[in-house]
Amino acid sequence: MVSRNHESNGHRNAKAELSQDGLGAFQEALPPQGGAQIQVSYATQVTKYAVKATDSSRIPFFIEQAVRYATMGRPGAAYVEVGGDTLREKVNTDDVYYPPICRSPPLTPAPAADVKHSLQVLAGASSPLIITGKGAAYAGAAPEIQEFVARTGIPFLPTPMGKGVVSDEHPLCVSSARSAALKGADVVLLLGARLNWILHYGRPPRYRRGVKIIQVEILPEEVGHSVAPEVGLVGHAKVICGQLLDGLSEIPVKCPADSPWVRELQQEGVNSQQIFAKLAQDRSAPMNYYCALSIINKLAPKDVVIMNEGSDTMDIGRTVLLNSEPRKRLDAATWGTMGVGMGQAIAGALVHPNPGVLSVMGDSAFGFSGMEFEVVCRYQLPVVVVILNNNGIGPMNPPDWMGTDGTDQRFKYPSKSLTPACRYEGIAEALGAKGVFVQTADELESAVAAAVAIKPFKPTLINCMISTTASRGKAAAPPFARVGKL
Ligand SMILES: Cc1ncc(C[n+]2csc(CCOP(=O)(O)OP(=O)(O)O)c2C)c(N)n1
Ligand SMILES: [Mg+2]
Repeated sequence: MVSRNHESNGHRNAKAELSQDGLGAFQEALPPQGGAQIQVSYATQVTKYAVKATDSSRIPFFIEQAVRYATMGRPGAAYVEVGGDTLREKVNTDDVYYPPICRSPPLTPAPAADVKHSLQVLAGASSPLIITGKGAAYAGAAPEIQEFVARTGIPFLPTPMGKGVVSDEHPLCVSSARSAALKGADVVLLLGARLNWILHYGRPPRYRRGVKIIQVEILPEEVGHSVAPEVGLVGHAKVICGQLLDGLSEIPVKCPADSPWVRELQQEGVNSQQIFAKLAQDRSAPMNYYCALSIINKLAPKDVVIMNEGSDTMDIGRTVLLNSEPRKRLDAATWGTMGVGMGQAIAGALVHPNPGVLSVMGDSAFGFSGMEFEVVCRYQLPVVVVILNNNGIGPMNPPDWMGTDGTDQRFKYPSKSLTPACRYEGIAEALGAKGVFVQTADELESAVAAAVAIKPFKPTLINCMISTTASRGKAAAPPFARVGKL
C-alpha cells in the first residue's frame, strides 16, 4: 500500500517538496525565465551525474546510478536530490527495486603495441622522468609504480595529491629539484595526472621543447588536452603499469644511478634541501614556516592523513610534509577553494579513523570553515588541527595594530591582515576539546608530540604563532614597518 503526503510545508527540508516545485517554496531556486528544478541543472555543470528523485521507491535506483557514475572512468562527484515529501513517502518494500551493488571499475589494459612503443621511447631517453598523479593513487597503482621505479631507476616527481604513491623519502624522488626535472626531461611518463596549471600545461618554457609525453590516462578525451603525446595509454593505471612492468623483460629500460641526469637532479635536490634545512634549523621565535612545518613532519605518524590548506602554509607544506603512503594527503588540488579544509579533514577522519587526520592550516584557511570543528568535537573525530598563524594571508602582516605613535592603526592595513595573535584555540576550549597556544619551537614540539601520542587522535587545536613576515624560502624578514599616523 503506497501512501503519499503532498500537504506538508517543507520548512524542515533543505530542498523544497516535490509537490511544491515551481511554486516558490522556501529556498526553492527558481530560474529567472520561469520553470522549476534549476538546482539539478546547477549541479549538472559540476558533477558527473545529477538527478532529482521523483518517487521514494526509486531512491535506491538513483543512488546506485550515482555511485556508478561517481566511481567509473575518471572518478567524480554525483548529486542526488530528494524532496522532503519524497523522503517521508511510505512505500511497500515489495515495490522497491534494489539494484545489485555496482561493479568495480573495469581493469582496462592498453593495447600491447602502445605499451611496447612506450617502453621503446623510454629505453631511448637520456633524461626520463615519471610524474605520479592522484589518478595513479586512486587506481591503486602504487605497488606497480614502486616496482617500475626500482627496476628502471627513473627519477619521479609527484603532484601534490600523487605524493606517497612512491615515498617522498625515496632517493629517486626529485621534488626538491622540481624545476630542473621538468625542464630537463626528454621523456615524461605521466601517470594519472592532468597537464594543467600545477604541471605548467606540459609546455615550454617550463619543459624542454619537443619533450615526449607518454600519457597514462583513464579518460580517452583527456589525452592530448594540452600537448599531443608521443603515446597515449588509455585505461586503468594499475593494469597499464603492470603491462609496462611485464614488458621490461623484452624491452629493458635503465636509467643508471650514476648517469649525468640522475646526478644533476640529485645535486640540485641536495642544494635546495640545504636551504630548507638551514631555515628549519633556525628555531628562533617567531618561527619561520620551515621550522614549524619540519617539527610537524618529524612528529607526524607515517600512516596519518595530512590535510593541508592555506597559501604559503600549503605550498611550503607540499615540500616539507612528507608522505610515505598513497592517498594520505588532501589539499586544494585541482578544484578545491578556500574552505574545503575542515570538510576534507572530517571526511579523512571517517575513512581513516586511526590514527586520524593531521590538519595543517593557515589562519585565514581555518577562518573559512573553522566552525566545522564543532562537528569534529560533537562526533569526537580523530582530527588534530595545527593553525600556522601569521596574522593573515601570506607575508607582511603586522604583529599588532599599534602604529609608531601608539595609536590603533587597524584601518590602515589591507583586509588580508587578520586579527593579530587571534586566540583560535579558544574555539576548541569552548567546544570541550583541547586547545593549545604555542609561540616557540619547543612549545610546538611538545604540543604536537602530546597530540599525536594518543591514538586514535582526540579533537585538538594547536594555534601556532609564526613569523608575520616569513615566506617561501625565507626566514622572518626585518620587522614589519609600522604604519604611521592616520
Ligand atoms: C574561495 C577562495 N577565496 C580566496 C582565495 C584566495 N586565497 C588563496 S590562499 C588564501 C589564504 C591564505 O592564507 P592562510 O590560510 O593564512 O595561509 P598563509 O599563506 O598565511 O600561510 C586566500 C584567501 C581562494 N583561493 N579561494
Ligand atoms: Mg596566514
